[in-house]
Amino acid sequence: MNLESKIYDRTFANCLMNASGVKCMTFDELEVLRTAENGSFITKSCTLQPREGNPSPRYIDLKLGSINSMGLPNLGFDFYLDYVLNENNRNNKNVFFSLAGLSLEENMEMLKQIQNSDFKGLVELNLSCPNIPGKPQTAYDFDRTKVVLEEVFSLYKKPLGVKLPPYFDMVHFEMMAEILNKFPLKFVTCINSIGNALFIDNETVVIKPKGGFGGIGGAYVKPTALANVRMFYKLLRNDIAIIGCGGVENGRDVFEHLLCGASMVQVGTQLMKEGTDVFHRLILELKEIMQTKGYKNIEDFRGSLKEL
Ligand code: RRO
Repeated sequence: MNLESKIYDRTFANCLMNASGVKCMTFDELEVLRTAENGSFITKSCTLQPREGNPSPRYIDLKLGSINSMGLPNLGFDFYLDYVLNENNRNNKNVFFSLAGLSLEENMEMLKQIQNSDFKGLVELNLSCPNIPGKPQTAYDFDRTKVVLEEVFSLYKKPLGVKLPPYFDMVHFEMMAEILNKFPLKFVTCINSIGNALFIDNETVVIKPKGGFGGIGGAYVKPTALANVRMFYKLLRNDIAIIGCGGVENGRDVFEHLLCGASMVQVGTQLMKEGTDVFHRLILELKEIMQTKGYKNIEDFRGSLKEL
């Protein structure tokens, strides 16, 4: 049985990777991810300058998922560029580099440097961070998203995709898909955390930033994630791959993301809870499901969700 999957001109040994932000900020974390059983990995979304992020507590595991308001803590663009270039030098082109500049100018500066470097991987441009006080999630502003993508693609010619926030309205899916279809994107990642939710324990919020408001991940978000993967799979050009993210705890969750049309599946909250051993377990559980159903390859069932 074969869990290989393709995005653009890349073939990944299996369809699993981390979600940006989870266990991918420091050198040591990246070294663990690089050598685990996942088919690829992605770096923590970065800014030009290193950032401390929001005050702690800023990430809490919940029974049904997680809530976070990390506030984009990262070691700065130069560190991650150096890391991914080294990965390319080890002969691995299949690495994702996540960018989340605090302005369009900042994103353009980072993209210019990547364009002029030897980077051979894929950029995931994060248009959906919910946790920076005073900064809206770009991809909830359709006109702004179009302006951003026009600028980005006027300069950047290597493979690039975007990380989207969850949408909840059919018209919004259609509006965003119409914009995305105009650009030479190689993939879209659906979904980032469901932003600005509130979890209460003992009459008190559970994280410190923003009065307790934070992004929700894990089991809470799976139906929303699957809906976003499915809608964009249906609405986008078929040379734009979908990377599914949201609510993956077991092999069945991976299977469902693939069934909805995802080509790769990211693991966030469960990777945080379980560490990189999660990938081994998910591979076994996915293979078991495929075996039962007689599927030998991901392409045997990817996208083929049945409707009534
Ligand atoms: O660092 C964060 O607070 C964060 C980011 Br950049 C993001 O894209 N999604 C999220 O849940 N947290």
